[in-house]
Amino acid sequence: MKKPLRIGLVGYGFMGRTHSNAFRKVGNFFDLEYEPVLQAICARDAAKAQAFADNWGYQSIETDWRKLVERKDIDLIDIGSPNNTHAEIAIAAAKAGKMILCEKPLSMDGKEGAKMVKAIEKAGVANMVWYNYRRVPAVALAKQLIDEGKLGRIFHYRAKFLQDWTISKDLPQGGTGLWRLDAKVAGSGVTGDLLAHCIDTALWLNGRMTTVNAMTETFVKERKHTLTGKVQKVEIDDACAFLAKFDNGSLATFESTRYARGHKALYTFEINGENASIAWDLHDLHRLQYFDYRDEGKLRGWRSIHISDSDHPYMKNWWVPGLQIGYEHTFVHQIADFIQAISKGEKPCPSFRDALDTQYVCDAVLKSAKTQKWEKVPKTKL
Ligand code: SOE
Repeated sequence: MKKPLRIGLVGYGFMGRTHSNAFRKVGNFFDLEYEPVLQAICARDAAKAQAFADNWGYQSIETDWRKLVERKDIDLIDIGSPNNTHAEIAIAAAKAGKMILCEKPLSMDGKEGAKMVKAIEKAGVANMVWYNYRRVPAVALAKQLIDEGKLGRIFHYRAKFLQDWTISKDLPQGGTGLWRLDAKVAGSGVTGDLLAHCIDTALWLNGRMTTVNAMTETFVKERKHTLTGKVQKVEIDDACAFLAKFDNGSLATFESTRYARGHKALYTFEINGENASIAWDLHDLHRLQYFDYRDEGKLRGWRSIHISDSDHPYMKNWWVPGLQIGYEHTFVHQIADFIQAISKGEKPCPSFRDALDTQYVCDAVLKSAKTQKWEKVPKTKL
């Protein structure tokens, strides 16, 4: 008999749906000690919360997250609401002794993130941030290959996350669905929303980043605000590109924009090592490109590995070899890993502390874009 893991979710947007789907599916595909129970969903609008609860099978609703956090029948608070709400909810949930899952980015900035990490670590509660791309089987395989030393010394890391959904100057900022354009709610633009994913993966695969040199641009300077109805200055970065150096001596380039016409969510990375290179592309997420210089000369070339066999990460839990999986499965894998970690008394990852490292890189990137200088990434010390 599995033990219940009673979930209280805050927020019913896109991420509320990805998390809920994962909570529902995980027990069907992974043999775990705990079974998520969809105990309550919290959103300010009761009708919307109820509609979400009915659709996903949540047993109750709340309209005030403080009540949710106080409930004795909740073990874990999952924060899927906009970025400016993460800190307050996480700190209160930690004080109430709840386990905490938090959507990325961890916080509005490093300073706020540090307060969250302190509170969570003081409370000693299990915690994890939803940097879901670590759980794409192809990305997890890349990690295995790097850890096995297959690439050798790493020279280059190259990542991009390209979208095109904010090109229209008529698109308003703020409010449901568009809060990502409002700096007061999002913290930053593409740096915190998209590059944070690239940075998290990079720190995981390639180690600590030491210095960065960035440029940002806001192409549309003013937009009507959905909530005030007034035309207001746009304060987010619409695009950001930066150079970086890693502790291991490798050099990197990162680029993100919401103005790359034709690209919806093109997250790609390539890593070049002394012996081998790997490349991955979110639009082809079930493939890993691999080149190994040690192959016999006449056969040497890029291989396109279809990640669907039972010896690939996570794949034995799904269908039969040759059949691939997609985006939503990354969230299923992440909650499966979380449950496995807490069952074994291990720390789930990426933890709030891991996500704070990403936050510090984002801060250094935004600072460098302002100072037009190389900026050091501060080491996490609390
Ligand atoms: C933005 O459009 C967004 O939804 C991000 O917020 C997600 O983190 C990313 O995975 C996809 O794009």
